[in-house]
Amino acid sequence: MKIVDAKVVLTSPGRNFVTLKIETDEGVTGLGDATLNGRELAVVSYLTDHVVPLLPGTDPHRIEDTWQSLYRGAYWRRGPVTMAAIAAVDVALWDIKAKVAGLPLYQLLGGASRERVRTYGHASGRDLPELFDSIRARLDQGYQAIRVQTGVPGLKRVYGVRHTVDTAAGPRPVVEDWDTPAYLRSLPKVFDAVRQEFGPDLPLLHDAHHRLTPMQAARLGKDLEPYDLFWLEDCTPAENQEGLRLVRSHTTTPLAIGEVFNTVYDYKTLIGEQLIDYVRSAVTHFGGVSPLRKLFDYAAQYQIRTAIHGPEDISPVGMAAAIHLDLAVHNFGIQEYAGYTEATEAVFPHAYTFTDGHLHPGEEPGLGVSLDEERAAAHPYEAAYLPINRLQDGTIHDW
Ligand code: CS2
Ligand code: MG
Repeated sequence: MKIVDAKVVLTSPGRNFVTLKIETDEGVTGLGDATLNGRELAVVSYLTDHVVPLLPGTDPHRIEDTWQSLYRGAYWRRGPVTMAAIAAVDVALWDIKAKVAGLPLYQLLGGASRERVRTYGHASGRDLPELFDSIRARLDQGYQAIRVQTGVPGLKRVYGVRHTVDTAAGPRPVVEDWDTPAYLRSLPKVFDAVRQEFGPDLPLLHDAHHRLTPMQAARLGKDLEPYDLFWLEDCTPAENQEGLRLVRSHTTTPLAIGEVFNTVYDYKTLIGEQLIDYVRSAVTHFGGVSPLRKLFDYAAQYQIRTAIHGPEDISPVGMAAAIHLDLAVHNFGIQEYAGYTEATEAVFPHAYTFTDGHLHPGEEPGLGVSLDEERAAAHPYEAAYLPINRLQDGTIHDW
C-alpha cells in the first residue's frame, strides 16, 4: 500500500478547524486534526508547503518511521506548529492502519481497559445564580464532573465565563482585564457556595489558566483544600517547571498541567519529581497518538493519570483519537469534553457517543470519524484571534 495523495481542508462551522486527509492507492483514507486555535494558517502552510509533498509514494503502515522522519528530519524540532502538523499525519496513518485491520483504533492500542470514558463539562457564570444554573444544565446533560469558572468582582471579561467572552473572537484579539488579588479573594468563596449548593461528592475542577506566580498558586491551592477539588489546572505558567516545587510544597490540591505542551521534554521535571497529578496534552498538539501514548506510559510510572485536553477548538477528529486512547490506556484519569455546535457535528459525522457523562469511541474501523467536504466548503475560514490579557495598569499578562 502506498500513499497517493494528501490534502489540507480548512473549514469554519462556528470556529476554524484544520484537517489533513491522506489517500492510499487502495482507496483507504485517513483523517488527522491539525487545529491550532488562533494560528491555524501557520499549520496549514507547514502541512501544505512542507509535509504533504513528502507523503506520496510512502508506506502508510510505517507510522513510527514516518513520525521520526518528520520530527528529526525537520531539524527544527518541537513547538506548537510543527507538532500539530506531525500530529495530523500520525493520526491519519493510525486511522488508515485500523481501517485496513478492520478494527476500531482502540483495539490496535491494546483493547479496552474500561467500558466507557468519564468526562467533565464546562460550567460558568458571572455570578453565583448564573453559575448554579450552568452547573445544573451540565448535570442535566449527564455530566458527572464539572469545571467551574466564574466572573471576578470588578473585572469585565474573564477566561472561561461564557457570558463575558467568546474565546476566539474576531480579526483582532479581544483585550480582557485581570486582577490576581481580586481573583484570589473571590474564588474560595465561590467554591464554598458551590459545595453548599451541590454537596461534597460532585467532582469539581478549576482552570487558573496560567495566571498565577508559584507562590500565588500555592496560596490558592491551600485556600481551596477545604472544597476538595478534583484538580486545579494550569495554576502557574509551566515553562518554569521548577516553580511547581513551591506549589507542591504548600498544598495537596491535585494539579493538572500540559495542554500547551508539545513534547515529553516539557514534562521531565513535573513528572520526574511527582509535581503534578494529571497530564493534559491533546493528541493534536502533542504530535499525535504515537508520542502521547509514550507520555502516558512514562506518567504511569509515577501514578500520574491522563486528562486529555478537549475544548471546542480540538476538532471531532482530534477528540475521536483522544477517546480511543482514553479507552485503551491503563492510567486513564478523565477526558475534557466541551461538546460541539450542530454545524461542527454535521461537518464531522462520527461514531463516538456521549451518554450519561461518558464517551465511547464506537466500533467502526479506524477513528470512526469522517469529513463531509461539501459541508466543510460551505464554511470558509474566518480570521479569529484568542483574547489577550492586561492587568489594571495595562501590563500584558498571561491569558
Ligand atoms: C482551556 C482551553 O479547556 C481548557 O482547559 O484551557 O479552553 C483553552 O483556553 C483553549 O483551548 C485555547 O485555545
Ligand atoms: Mg485549560
